[in-house]
Amino acid sequence: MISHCTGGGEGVYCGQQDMNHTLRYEPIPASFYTANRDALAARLPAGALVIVHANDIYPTNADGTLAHHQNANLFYLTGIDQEETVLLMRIGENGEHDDTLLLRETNEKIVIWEGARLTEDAATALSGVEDVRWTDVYNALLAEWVPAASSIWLETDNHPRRYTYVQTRNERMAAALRASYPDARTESLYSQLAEMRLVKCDEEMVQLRRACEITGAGFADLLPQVKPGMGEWEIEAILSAAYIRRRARKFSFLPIIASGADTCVLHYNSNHKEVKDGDLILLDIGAEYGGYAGDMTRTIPANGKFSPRQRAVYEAVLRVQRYAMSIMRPGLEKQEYERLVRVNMAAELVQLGLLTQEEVDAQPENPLCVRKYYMHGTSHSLGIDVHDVGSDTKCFAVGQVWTVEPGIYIPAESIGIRLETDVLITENGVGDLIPNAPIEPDDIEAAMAR
Ligand SMILES: [Mn+2]
Repeated sequence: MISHCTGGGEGVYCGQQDMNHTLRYEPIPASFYTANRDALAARLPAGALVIVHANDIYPTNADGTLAHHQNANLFYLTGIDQEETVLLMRIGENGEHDDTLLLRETNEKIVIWEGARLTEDAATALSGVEDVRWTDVYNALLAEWVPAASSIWLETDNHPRRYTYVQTRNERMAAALRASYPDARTESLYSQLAEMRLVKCDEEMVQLRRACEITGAGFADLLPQVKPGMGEWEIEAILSAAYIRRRARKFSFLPIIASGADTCVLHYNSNHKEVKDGDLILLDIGAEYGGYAGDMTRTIPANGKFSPRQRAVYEAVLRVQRYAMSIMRPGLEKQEYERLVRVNMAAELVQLGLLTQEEVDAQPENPLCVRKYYMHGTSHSLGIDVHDVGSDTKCFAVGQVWTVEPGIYIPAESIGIRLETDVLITENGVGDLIPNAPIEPDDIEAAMAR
């Protein structure tokens, strides 16, 4: 089915009237969330009841908790970034729908103890949902609406690489609903919402562009401050300050600040070593802004100057990245793209003396031998989640946002180089969303010399 978003564009910036929200960032217009609910309703049968819950706040120990992280689908449908929120949608004929938002109760007394929570009016201003009530009516509404519905559409997370030992709030509420209403026919919203979220609307591109811009700006801030003897943790601290100062909530994922041999460890994130003269430092970092994730990788010389070998490998990775960006376009199959990048990478690995021409010639169509030095994929989709919906995408299309992140990892030489940027797919190809982060080796060296 065609997305409701035209996709792409420069993004429209809509300043908001003063609203009594609790957000650090500038929210996007409620019309975006209303359009998303309209589009979801148009995909569902008459008589359907949609139920989407917020994520839980996860406990740590004693009275501690992790920070709340909103359910991506609830956020996409409402813009509400608050715990215990529930969206209910009753779907009528021809895509008509009645929406109800349940909020954790607030009043002046609760504010003193627990801090500001959304009022009904603020929630309406953010989400466009007119019918806002407190969560204490949830069971009464289910008792009325579940038996009347032809099917119940529930939030599930079917990401192919998902693994978890704990039940999410949506899973727990779904189990409770099935126990109370064993005759109800339940369906998953996952594929409908994944198709919708894969193509970005102009409004959300404002947030995603800002997340990417902050991600790059923090890196540009960092470059003149890096020197041998510094802790990887100090680099993490500089980036964290640079992001939060620009109204990011936090890193969009655990940052990888890896020096020396650890540049070859793909998911290194203890960031505990001092960087040494002659080391490379691989930074896989991103800022989260307005609920959207930036994701960028740069690799830099700790002492400000690449060695000839480091530079040769760096330039090979950069050429592969440029090649990948040059072929990425609407209509190209994702798997074919990954194959073409492998062919390109194979030639570079031969040039660097890492693979022989014979090894590559034995697999001319699809040189899987590159996996010895390049063992991950080139691109994943990006949005509200860092590894966003759409991992099983067949074809690139206008309005999708992807990372482009080739790398070459040579543990024997303590050289791991990955270069990652984020791109929006347009009619003619791609637009780079992180143009403000230096990537040419000369530009990196010049910035570090300042
Ligand atoms: Mn990435």
